[in-house]
Amino acid sequence: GFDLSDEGTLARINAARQAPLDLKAAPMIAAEATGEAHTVYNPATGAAVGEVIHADADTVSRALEASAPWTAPVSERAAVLRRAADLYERNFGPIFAILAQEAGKTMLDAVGELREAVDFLRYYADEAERRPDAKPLGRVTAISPWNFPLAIFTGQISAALATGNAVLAKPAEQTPLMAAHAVALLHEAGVPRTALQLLTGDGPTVGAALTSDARIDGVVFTGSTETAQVIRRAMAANLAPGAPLIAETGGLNAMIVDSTALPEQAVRDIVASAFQSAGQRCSALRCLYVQEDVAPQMIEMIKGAMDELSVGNPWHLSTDVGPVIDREARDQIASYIAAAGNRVLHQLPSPAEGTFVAPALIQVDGIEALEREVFGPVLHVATFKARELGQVIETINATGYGLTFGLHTRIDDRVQQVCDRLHVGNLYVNRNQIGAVVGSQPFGGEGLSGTGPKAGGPRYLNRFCAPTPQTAQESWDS
Ligand code: TXE
Repeated sequence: GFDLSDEGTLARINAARQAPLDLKAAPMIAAEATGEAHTVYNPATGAAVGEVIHADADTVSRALEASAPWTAPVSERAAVLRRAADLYERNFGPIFAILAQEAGKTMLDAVGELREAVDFLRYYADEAERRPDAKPLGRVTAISPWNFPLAIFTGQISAALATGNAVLAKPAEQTPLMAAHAVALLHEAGVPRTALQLLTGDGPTVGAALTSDARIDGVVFTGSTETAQVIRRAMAANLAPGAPLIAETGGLNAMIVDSTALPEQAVRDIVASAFQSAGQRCSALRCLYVQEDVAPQMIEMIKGAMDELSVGNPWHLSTDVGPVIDREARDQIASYIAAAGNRVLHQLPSPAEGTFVAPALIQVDGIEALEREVFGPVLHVATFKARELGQVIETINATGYGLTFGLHTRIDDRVQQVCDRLHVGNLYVNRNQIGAVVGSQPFGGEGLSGTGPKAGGPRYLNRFCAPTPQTAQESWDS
């Protein structure tokens, strides 16, 4: 197993942390791969950490031709995925090194990613074995984002592979090195090279080609709501009718804290939910609604907790908040904060080098909804009067998103009232808002946030299997 208190594990991690990275990523397909080289940069320092070859159109086409479903019996597929989970655990050192340098991830983030990735591998292995008669869809394209370059990437792939599909995986442009390392481990564990192929490259060319080819039988996607819509249109125009799009997209996640909440507990959750991973989680808290009479005290406590955060290079184990993913993201988030003017209640200083945005707290006037997701360490706060609670719930519902929602209260009826009226995928009451747990707390949203069923839940694999009358009914009923 994986135990950070074990000295051998720590020694391996430190050795890997100190080894210089000169990594290469390229399409890993069961045929010849060609394309152009691009540099991968460390967002915390701007230094080059490696090189990636972006697949050209011929490479995508050769990969599609070479791809073949994984026909081994389900018990063998499950055994291979479990072996891959063990290999991932033994590789935490290099994994942390890549996550820190390529994606700006802190140690805490990297541990969370590894845990989630191995949980996906083992959980989907178990789930597949519970469906001995299921037939795969065929060829599945997996398109993943940069914010969980190991966990989301592995979750998509392992769901498709466990059910016997051939996978064509396209990782985000920013994080190909983590994807290449993960695929190497999956191949080493025994996944056939024709069943799992990696196509590094960009969205508009490689991603678009892999979602608009008639040989594709389904797509699993995590990323922005806009790109999900582009993919949906491409699929409708080119793929066989009924080819599923399994999508996880954005959120405008809110939390309500009323005057009966325990302030220390609420503040701990607020700060972790809003600022961990530099706010670059689809589940992150974006807008906090605090009952008016406790608002001044809560805001002071939040500012105090923000001052305790250490913002810097995730290479240092004391860092709480690393950089945002790239310059484009930094500039967008920074100009959003600048435009808020005197509504910015608090912001920490940002390190000068690298693509940092320090955590910021922004006041919202009235009970307005946010207009768009700002994918960074920006928390909005609004206040409400007791009689306005219903209006707050309506405002949150009206955003059209429905991913995560947090509630801090000690009034039982209020919990019921909120549960009955809010349309969200994951609801957290008096506890940390950032934890999806494979197997016990499946993750997924409603409305603009995605299509069910939830990742890490008992029905997720049904979407990766050729439908039976029963699963066709269930899949919309998550
Ligand atoms: O997302 P994209 P980006 C949100 C977040 C962020 C915004 C933009 O708000 O600021 O999205 O980020 C691939 N056909 N989230 O630009 O474009 C792309 O190459 C096929 C929330 O990174 O959605 C990458 O592999 N694929 C989110 C993947 O889509 C295409 C995490 C995601 O990129 C494509 C990430 C196309 N036409 C961003 N265009 C979350 N829910 O956690 C792009 N891609």
